[in-house]
Amino acid sequence: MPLASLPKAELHLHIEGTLEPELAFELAARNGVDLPYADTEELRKAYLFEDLQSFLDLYYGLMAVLRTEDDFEQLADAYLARAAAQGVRHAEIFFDPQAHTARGVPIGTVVQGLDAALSKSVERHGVSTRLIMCFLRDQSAESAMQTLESAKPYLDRIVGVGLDSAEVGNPASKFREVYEAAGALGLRKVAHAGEEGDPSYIWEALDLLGVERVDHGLRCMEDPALVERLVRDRVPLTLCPLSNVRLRAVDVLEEHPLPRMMDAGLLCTVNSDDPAYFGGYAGDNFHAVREALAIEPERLRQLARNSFLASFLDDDEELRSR
Ligand code: ES4
Ligand code: ZN
Repeated sequence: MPLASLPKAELHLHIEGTLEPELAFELAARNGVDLPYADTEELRKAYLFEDLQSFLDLYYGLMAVLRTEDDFEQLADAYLARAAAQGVRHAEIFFDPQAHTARGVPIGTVVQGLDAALSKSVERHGVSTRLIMCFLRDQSAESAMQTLESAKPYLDRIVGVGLDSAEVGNPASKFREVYEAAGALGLRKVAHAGEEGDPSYIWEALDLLGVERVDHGLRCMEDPALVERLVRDRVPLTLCPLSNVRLRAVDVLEEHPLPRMMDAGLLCTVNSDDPAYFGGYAGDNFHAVREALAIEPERLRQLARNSFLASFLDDDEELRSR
């Protein structure tokens, strides 16, 4: 089966993580930003990560090139073209407002720039979209609350909130009030949990934040009671296999727990996370797990179906897109 033609939804995708080296240098030149790399080749050579933090350091650094609405529009449009070519029909896209406001780029520049690309995406690429605003969990709860406040003029373009960045030492409990406030504004809730953090991080995301979907959730397999809970409540997990290898959450793709997670009855989806950094887009992740884990065609179709089931599309939209 050609995996690129298998219709799929992408539910775990950081737009800043789609910044390819070529575009980074183009934007650096346009905006007069000095990059500490001679060229795209030297930049790519730096993509050898030890763990999540070593990736985040480079990822936040390279964002210096993103300054104008046009930059964010170009970034998102390039992603949507690539995603469409790999069979993505719907994308729920994360962005990190605090990573931009901290550099003096207003949240309105980010949202309006992204929206310029997203609003043309169905027509241009055949990809429907949603935006999810993520709070940086290594920043304070107050900063997250201010970010939510500053997003109020743009909430018609934002479907939900997420939680990302350095997990260990920054448990979900820190963001309880922010998630309560987001819920009161009608926003959907997801959070990264169990990527590097132990199962307690997933329990907290479920019980304290009330998330509907868990991003990664990889380490749930260490806690049978947690697996039972996730299966019972049909909580979707947005897995990112190539990311897990590059950030060393798993040693090699052949040892990825995806098949065991599906055997356990978990609602798994396959996604790309930060495709410019981790070696591939959504279709590439499907291809990689098929090859490394010998996932059979029926299971690949199940993963694609799951991605639409787990999406924030309503039933009509879901049927139209898959
Ligand atoms: C991320 Cl892979 C991953 N984990 C946590 N936060 C992130 N932000 C961007 N990519
Ligand atoms: Zn992620």
